[in-house]
Amino acid sequence: MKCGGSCNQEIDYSRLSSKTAAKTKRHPCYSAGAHQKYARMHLPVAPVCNISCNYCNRKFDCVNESRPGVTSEILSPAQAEKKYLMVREKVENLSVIGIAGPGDALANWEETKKSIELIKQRDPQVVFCLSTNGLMLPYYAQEIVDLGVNHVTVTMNTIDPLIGAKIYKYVNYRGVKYHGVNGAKILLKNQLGGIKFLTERGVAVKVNIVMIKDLNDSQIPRVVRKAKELGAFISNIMPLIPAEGSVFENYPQTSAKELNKMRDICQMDLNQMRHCQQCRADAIGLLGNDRSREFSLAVAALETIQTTEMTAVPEVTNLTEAKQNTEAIENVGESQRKYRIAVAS
Ligand code: CLF
Ligand code: SF4
Repeated sequence: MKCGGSCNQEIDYSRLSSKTAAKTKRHPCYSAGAHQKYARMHLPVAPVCNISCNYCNRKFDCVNESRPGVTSEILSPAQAEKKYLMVREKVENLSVIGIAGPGDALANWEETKKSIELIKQRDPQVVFCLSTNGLMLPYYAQEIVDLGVNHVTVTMNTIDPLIGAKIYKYVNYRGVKYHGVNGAKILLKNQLGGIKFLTERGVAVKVNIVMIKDLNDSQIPRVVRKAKELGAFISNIMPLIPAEGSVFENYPQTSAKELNKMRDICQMDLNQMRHCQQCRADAIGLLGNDRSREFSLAVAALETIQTTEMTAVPEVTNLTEAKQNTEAIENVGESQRKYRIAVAS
């Protein structure tokens, strides 16, 4: 998807503090003018999700496919830090580190938090960005603020639980699965309260809305007005991409014309993002030039090389020690052989 010449779009920063506004001007998603200059990197450290959207399918990965929920690898926080250090050397103007799945950033809070802490120690200037369905905001919003995360995206597709019941197969809240309207109500309550909490504490919130024809499209202006009322900075109305294997796989893809018309209507209330690329969970680079393949599995390769070197060149300080080591290795081998025989018989 092209940016559609949105780079010159006027963005109203008056809803933000001057400190957050300065960071936002370096954020390629929040500021149309920044997306051709500043790059972002996603850390795929969050594989688990706690709800089931009917448009989502995270079961397979295709390197040619670019959409949310797709990644070529899942990283631990330590691996994410290593990859960040590698990417930082090669990608110019890398300003934003985002965590956008492939599941939900807050459903994997310990990994998300640890990754941010590690990278923050390396580089305090980084702008951190999280993307979430909002279900766990009542639990983690304060920690998000305390960590200094200034940009949070909440996907809120509807403010009507009856419509929510048609979009979400279930909501798994603290170990209990809620279906239908009950699940949608819990999710919505936490999204509304969470967005308000964050904006009141100076976080720039972006509300993502997946536009689904004949399901939630007619009420999107109401969702945007509610987002504005809660203090959100911008909304991103995205097309439904009918993912193979998802409940909505046969639903029509929202057309660019329908999308732009809706954005024009909502622009009267709130800043509109018009250059979203619906990126992968491991996306790297400028929004219009994904370089994730260049770095895919780079950390795993680095770790294999290090392990091989360590195994091939053991450190031996003197011969007696070397002998003891050899005997120890042989004894281990012997005991393992006996063990195997015992098991086999
Ligand atoms: Fe990533 Fe999302 Fe942050 Fe951007 S993406 S977590 S806000 S740094 Fe951007 Fe990609 Fe669209 Fe997301 S283009 S899918 S809006
Ligand atoms: Fe998929 Fe995201 Fe919905 Fe979870 S919140 S089911 S990862 S689209």
